[in-house]
Amino acid sequence: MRIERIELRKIHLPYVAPFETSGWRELGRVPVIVRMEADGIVAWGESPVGTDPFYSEECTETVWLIQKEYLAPMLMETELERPEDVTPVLAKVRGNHFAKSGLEFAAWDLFSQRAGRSLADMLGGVRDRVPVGVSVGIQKDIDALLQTVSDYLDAGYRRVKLKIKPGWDIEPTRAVREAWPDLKLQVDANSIYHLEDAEHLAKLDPFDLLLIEQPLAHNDIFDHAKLKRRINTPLCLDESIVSPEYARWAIEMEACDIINIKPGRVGGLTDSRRIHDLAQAAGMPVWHGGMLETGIGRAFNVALASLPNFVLPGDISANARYYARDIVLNPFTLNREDSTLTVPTAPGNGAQVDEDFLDQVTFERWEIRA
Ligand code: SMG
Ligand code: MG
Repeated sequence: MRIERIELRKIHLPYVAPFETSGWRELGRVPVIVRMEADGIVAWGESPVGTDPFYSEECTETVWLIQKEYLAPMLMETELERPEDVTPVLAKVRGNHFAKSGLEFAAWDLFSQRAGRSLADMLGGVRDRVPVGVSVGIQKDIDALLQTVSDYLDAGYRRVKLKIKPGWDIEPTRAVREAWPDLKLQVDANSIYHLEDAEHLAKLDPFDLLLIEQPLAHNDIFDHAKLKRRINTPLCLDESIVSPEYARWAIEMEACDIINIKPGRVGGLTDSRRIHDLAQAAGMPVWHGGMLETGIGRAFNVALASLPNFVLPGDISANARYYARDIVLNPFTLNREDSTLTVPTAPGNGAQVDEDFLDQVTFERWEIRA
């Protein structure tokens, strides 16, 4: 199949509440939305990148540049037989995984629609509902934190992740654990600590956490392997796992107990599935991370999380946790009885794009035609 047209859009969507990590604070998202046309089919993708290069080296403007100048023209020149063909074609461009992901997602939507199959089915999903939790940013004080967590529990979420940083780690975690002794609880440091903090991080051991996510540098595996031997909380890598190779290295070096998979971070669904498969073969569980995706990106997340080795609840909350109005007509809602989202069964990714609202939030467009 030949792609006939690719359209890129920068959009701006404000969050319902600011989101603060150990290193930065965000008020909304500026992702790049991809529209791909071929064989009379309209498919969609999203590069769920940060506005600034704080989570990874990429940001909205680098995604835009790399997609326009390299990735979209390369894809237009290629005869595609299957969605898995996209990753090797784009591999000539090094890194730039968030840029690659939006285009790769759209190709998966395209091929799934053409096959009349749901994306989850195309990927090999085995669940019709995926367990999800909620990621709670750094709050102004412990009272605000307890109130925020309480509100999410009232909404039906059954797993909570706390963002931590030096000065906001042991005490907030203790406070939430004391308030909810049985809650599934985990923490995420977004690369703010150093190996010298091992003793300090071991103070989280008594809180029976599911995991601690990416305590050390965003590009480190080596020191994480050392840290893992000095703490009891299961260690999860997020930022460091940028490809199947990095996943294999981390597994072989025993640098983690669990891997967070974000398809944007690894350049798409094909390599996400490879990481899933090689972790599964090594007996290591994975779970699905989140990049505060819009309803388009979220549909890809939910389909991917239906694969068998995604065993812990994902950072894939219902659309309303992020955006007052999303760019889809069929947002995901939380199944309160079991803290899950329902995996779409319609052909393709299942997202019904609200094109009128998408136009309203678009502030730049670009297109390429065959
Ligand atoms: O999508 O619910 C979500 C957010 C999950 O905490 C989350 N993501 O490091 O895991 C992570 C962060 C990165 C977000 S960049 C602002
Ligand atoms: Mg993380």
